Amino acid sequence: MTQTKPQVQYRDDYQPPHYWIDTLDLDIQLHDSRTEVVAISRIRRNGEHSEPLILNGEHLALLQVAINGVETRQYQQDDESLLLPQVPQEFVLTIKTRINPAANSALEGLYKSGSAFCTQCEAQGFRRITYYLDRPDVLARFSTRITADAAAYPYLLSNGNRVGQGVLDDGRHWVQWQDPFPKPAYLFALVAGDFDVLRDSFTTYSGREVALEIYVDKGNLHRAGHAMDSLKASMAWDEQRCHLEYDLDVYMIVAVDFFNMGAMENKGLNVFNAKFVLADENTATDNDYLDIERVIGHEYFHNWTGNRVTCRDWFQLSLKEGLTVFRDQEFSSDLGSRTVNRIRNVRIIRGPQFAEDAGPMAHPIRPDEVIEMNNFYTLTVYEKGAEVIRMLHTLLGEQAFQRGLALYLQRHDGQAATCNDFVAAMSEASGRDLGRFNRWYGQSGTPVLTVSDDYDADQGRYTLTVRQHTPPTRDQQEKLPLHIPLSLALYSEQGEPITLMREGQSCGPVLDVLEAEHRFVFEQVPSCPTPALLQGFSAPVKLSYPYSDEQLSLLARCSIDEFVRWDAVQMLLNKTVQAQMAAGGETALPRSLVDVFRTILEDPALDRALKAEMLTLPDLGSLLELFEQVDIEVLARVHDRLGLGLAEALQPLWRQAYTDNLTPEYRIEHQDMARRSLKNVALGYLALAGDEARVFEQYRQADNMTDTLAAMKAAVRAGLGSRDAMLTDFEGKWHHDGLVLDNWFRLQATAPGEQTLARVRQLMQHPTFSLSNPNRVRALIGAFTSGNPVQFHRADGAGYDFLLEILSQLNRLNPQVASRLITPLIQFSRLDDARRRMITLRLQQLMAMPDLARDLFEKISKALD
Ligand code: B3K
Ligand code: ZN
Repeated sequence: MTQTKPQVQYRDDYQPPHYWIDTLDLDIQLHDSRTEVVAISRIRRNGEHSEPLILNGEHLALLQVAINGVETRQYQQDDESLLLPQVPQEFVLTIKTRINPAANSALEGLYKSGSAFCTQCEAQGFRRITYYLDRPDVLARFSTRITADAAAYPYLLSNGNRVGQGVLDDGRHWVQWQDPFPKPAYLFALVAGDFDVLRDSFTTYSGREVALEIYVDKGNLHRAGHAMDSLKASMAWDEQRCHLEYDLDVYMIVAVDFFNMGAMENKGLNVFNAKFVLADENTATDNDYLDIERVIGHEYFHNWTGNRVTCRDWFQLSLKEGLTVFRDQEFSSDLGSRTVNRIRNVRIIRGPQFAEDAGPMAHPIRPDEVIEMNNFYTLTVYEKGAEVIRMLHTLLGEQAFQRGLALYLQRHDGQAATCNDFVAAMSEASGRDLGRFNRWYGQSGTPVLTVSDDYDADQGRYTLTVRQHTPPTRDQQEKLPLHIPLSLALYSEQGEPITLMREGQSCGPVLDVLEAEHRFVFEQVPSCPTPALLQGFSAPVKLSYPYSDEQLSLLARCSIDEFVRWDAVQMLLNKTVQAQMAAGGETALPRSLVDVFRTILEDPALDRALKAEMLTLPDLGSLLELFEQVDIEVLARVHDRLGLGLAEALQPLWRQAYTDNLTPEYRIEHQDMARRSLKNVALGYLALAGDEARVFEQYRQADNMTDTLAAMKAAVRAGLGSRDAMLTDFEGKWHHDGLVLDNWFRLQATAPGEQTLARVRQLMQHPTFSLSNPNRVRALIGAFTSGNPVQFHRADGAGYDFLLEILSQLNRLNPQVASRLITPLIQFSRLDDARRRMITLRLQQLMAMPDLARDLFEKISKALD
């Protein structure tokens, strides 16, 4: 919380630090509310100057400062810093502080998660542990001595290698850790607690044996196996695909219940939200298993892209996050279905990321100005950042891309680098001019590609005209043309692919769109073709091309590229929704759509997981992005009618798909997961068509969480009477397990009907619910505000009032969680005027709140701008 108006930081203002810190020795005496930290650092002046040493520090009680062992009072202190006016050229600084982990509900710095101590330092949490140069370009060698009660905290963990331990007379014990790799403070971690430990090992390609340890709450050992398998798979994948080897003798993962996000890549000691570690068939769904694999991979891959080479400043965050998301996407795609992974990632870009671009927080993947860094761990920096890396991969090809990655890592190993450093290495390794491509880092917003074509039958010539335009965003009015890789194929009327010929030669599928208007001429085209544009979503743009229903049906049936088949169905669905909206929502379902769905259902050759994706309707959020402004209730009605229409028109085929894809026993294996996902999509339609008996039967028979939840979800969505019996039964079985019960909270929060808000309020009184646990808040409140747009945007404004109440509590309790929760309230540009007015009023009320944290301040002030 700050009293004064929060300050904006600008990327252009970057200055190297005035001082370097070479080593930091921490001595931490753990006590719930009075932890003492002694920090001894070796500091040296960077260049010739007489600037003071200004250390960051927040929520600290300063006990003592000494220079070269001599106590000093020559310092100035405020809420955010400690200033030492005159310090020697090189010296040893000792700082003693006291902190209160038990009172730390922001879950940043050192805090208590249940009975364990743990830390979260990225981006700027280390300054809540001691005064320090808390910035990513100051890299020091850390040693950490932890002392705590031996009975309550048998495990004392930190980064690097364990180099000493001992027992004290007073029932306490200590462990000393040494991390040989210099690191910025944000990668520091400490954990103390009592756990069960799953142990294994991995032998790296150079033959070194690495101990692998996963720490979980007592009694949860049987739920850690999949995380361990995922870790070993990640280590093997990084060696095989990127030739990158792990570098310490031990890799530890600790699962905690109270965590603001998914996980954290601290050097050698990852701290994870338990949600991304614990799984067994009774408690986890197929998607939970996949998520665990992905997040374990992501944090592991950071060891090179993030830790060995880190970011010079936080504006460069996408340097490590975009790249590491790209790496985890490739990992998941190599292990599972590439097409299904691509589809799921594209859904995120087209829905919530495009919405971010259209809202008040629009920013480039490398932001230019920031008030609260935690607000920039966004879909833009992560997911769009990964799309930018993917475009480089598309332009360069796998081999040149890997050469570029290797060059970047070797050149900057042990350093703090910038996005420009990365692009420079990619350019050098491939010989490609990436000058214009670089604009992707600095330009915000969603480009629109408008494509028109012309076929000259006499000449056999086909001309594509591609225009690019990026609409202005709140942060940037002027936009420049980008380098856009446009992947394309041409199909004949019979659905045969046509060889691409340009300037007398056959050419590859990727067109380099560089100008505001760019023309491409293809020769020897025998008949007027159907273009498959933006294959694989080759760039994060909106595409506008006047496809006819026939062309989309053709692509859905015949495209060689599976992604294009899915995308064609999406476009057909979008077209249908747009047409129905234009007609006031009352027209019949088009035949062509029903036919396409029938063809998909009857196609024996189509992969089941892909089928399931093709038969899943786009969600309301991504449909919103099709319109400038829209009445969300009307849109939701159209969406519902579409589902119901398809359910009724194809009932026998849904039944067939259901019975054909039963899995006799539960196995976590891609073929079986694909069967279950197709079967459960079919169940959803059957529920809409009123087949209640089947839904209830699945709930009763299910031997795994995937099928249990699918039955409940189908019943809740379709409003079947048996849903209450299922919900009651489920609560009876799982009320003791917060992670499992989160599914129950989420389902009820996303239920249709105007009674939902009252139910959400009631569920906040459930003994398992707590505002101080981010997982519970996201599962109940976040699911309602983000996952139930119709009820959140109720015409009477009650949804907004509810969020207002919650935010005024969370603003104090946990500003980061509050700030994530406010997203649906600030992204109002697509809504009707009445709702916008109601929202503005609420935002003004929030803005007037005393002690408004920087996090909310930044978002609200931009939304009201
Ligand atoms: N690097 C962390 C995210 C930290 C978020 C701080 N608010 C996890 C990750 O992206 O791997
Ligand atoms: Zn990350």
